[in-house]
Amino acid sequence: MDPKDSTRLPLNQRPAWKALQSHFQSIGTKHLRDLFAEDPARGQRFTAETDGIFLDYSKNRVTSETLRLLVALAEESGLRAKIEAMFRGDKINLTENRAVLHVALRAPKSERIVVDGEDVIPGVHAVLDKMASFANRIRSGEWKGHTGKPIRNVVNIGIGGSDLGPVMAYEALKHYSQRNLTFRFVSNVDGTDFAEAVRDLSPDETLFLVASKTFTTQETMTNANSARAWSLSGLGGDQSAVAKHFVAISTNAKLVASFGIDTENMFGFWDWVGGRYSMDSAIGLSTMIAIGPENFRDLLSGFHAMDVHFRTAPFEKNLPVLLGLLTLWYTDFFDAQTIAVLPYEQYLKRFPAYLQQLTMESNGKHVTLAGKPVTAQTGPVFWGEPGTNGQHSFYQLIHQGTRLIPCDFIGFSKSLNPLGRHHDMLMANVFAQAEALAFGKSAEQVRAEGTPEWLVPHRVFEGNRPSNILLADALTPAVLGQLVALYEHSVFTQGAIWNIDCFDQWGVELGKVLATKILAELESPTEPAISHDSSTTSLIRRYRASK
Ligand code: G6Q
Repeated sequence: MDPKDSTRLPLNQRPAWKALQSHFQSIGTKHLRDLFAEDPARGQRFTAETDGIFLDYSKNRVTSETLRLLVALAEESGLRAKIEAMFRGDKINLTENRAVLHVALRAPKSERIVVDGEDVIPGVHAVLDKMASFANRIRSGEWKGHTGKPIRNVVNIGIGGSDLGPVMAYEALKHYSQRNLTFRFVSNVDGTDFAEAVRDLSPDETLFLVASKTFTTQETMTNANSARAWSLSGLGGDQSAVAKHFVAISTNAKLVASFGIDTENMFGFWDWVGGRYSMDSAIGLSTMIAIGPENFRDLLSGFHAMDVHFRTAPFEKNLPVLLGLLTLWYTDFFDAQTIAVLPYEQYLKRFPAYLQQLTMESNGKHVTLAGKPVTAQTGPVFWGEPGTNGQHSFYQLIHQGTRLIPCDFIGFSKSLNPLGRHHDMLMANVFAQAEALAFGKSAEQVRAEGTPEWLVPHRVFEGNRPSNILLADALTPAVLGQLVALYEHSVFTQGAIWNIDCFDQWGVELGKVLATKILAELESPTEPAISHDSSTTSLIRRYRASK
């Protein structure tokens, strides 16, 4: 399949798209109260499940007809063939001429995926084995620092895709982590990030993982250099200490070696792993050290289970496809600007931040694979916070504001920290919020409570706010893998229909180039010639005068 195929109709000319437009006229204003009244079995019917991940999508503004048309749109957009192209290792990241094979990172040894004539699976497992043996040596205390002490602190230095996955996974799986090890994550070039991360650590017990696919990223290399200086100054300045206190995770062996890290202590990955899709590659080394190789393999098996489901389940029962289609339905037909992700699980506190990169860097695109302007809105803004905290701040706007904000609630049957009535209270809030958003509270109901007439409008909840509920048994490593893969493939589903490149990020590159130019102007010892726009020029001059 040629993704530039000009015979494929633009999105807004596909028959299913046109049918959805007219269908929207009849259903767009229909209330969830009526949808439930007309179809009492809706709450059981509009559900899907795979390997213990249960999705209730009945509180969405859809009918069976909507779903039929959305699935038809996916078919017309070539989603099935695009999924196969990704799993097969085709170079579907067109603008960077790369295969997109995060699915290979969690494929079993028995699989075979060929890129440029080479089966990539043996290499994936060789790196996993090397990571496991290293992780075990750190966890057991066998690996000794320069002064002979075991490692007690692990600091991951990386940014973007080399940070957000590791931080999220560490927080999400803290319950399974080895508690005598301390983990810190440094990403920002703001020196405060590094200073605060190491202020109470001892260099002789601290290991740095420098995580950078390219090993050229300004923030990461600046932090890595500061870490090396901090480490060496605490260890008597002996350069050989670097080998005991630094390892690299990168695709760039040459730059790793010139930084002074022994390439024996380098964990590789490949250009077919995108940054934001890399938490299950060697970039996950901090996760593996924290939770151990066995748990890490369970995490991978969860990812893989969702991969198999995405690849094989019929679209109408396919969780990532359903989530992706619903996102597109609200984004393109209801003009919803954002999606809120609301995990009712404290350990998932960084999950929304992780999803922001995954969804927005992937689908924040304005042209199709053929370089033509897209004819519909693409990636919505993703955001969120764990419940119940959010209920006491921004939920007000979701309930009674003027915008439509579809929500994904995530909850678990069992708590990892059972404590009295806490978990029942937590889950009661999930169900109550979704119910209130969907059904609201009418003026009649408010009046019946004896509310004075002038106050009635303020206390009315329109309802008709859509939400999904995702339920699983408990937050295990495998379930985390399933959840991340669920959103990865939901993003893919949307991108396939919009016919955009989900796997490049040219928008990120521009800022990097401009910052390098301005840095030289900020640091110049003599007054530099500055030729930006008048605003940027004055700001640079003002900063130079006051720094
Ligand atoms: C992710 C992006 C970006 C990238 C960082 C770090 O998909 O490409 O967030 O991960 O810029 O890049 P390095 O790993 O090369 O340092």
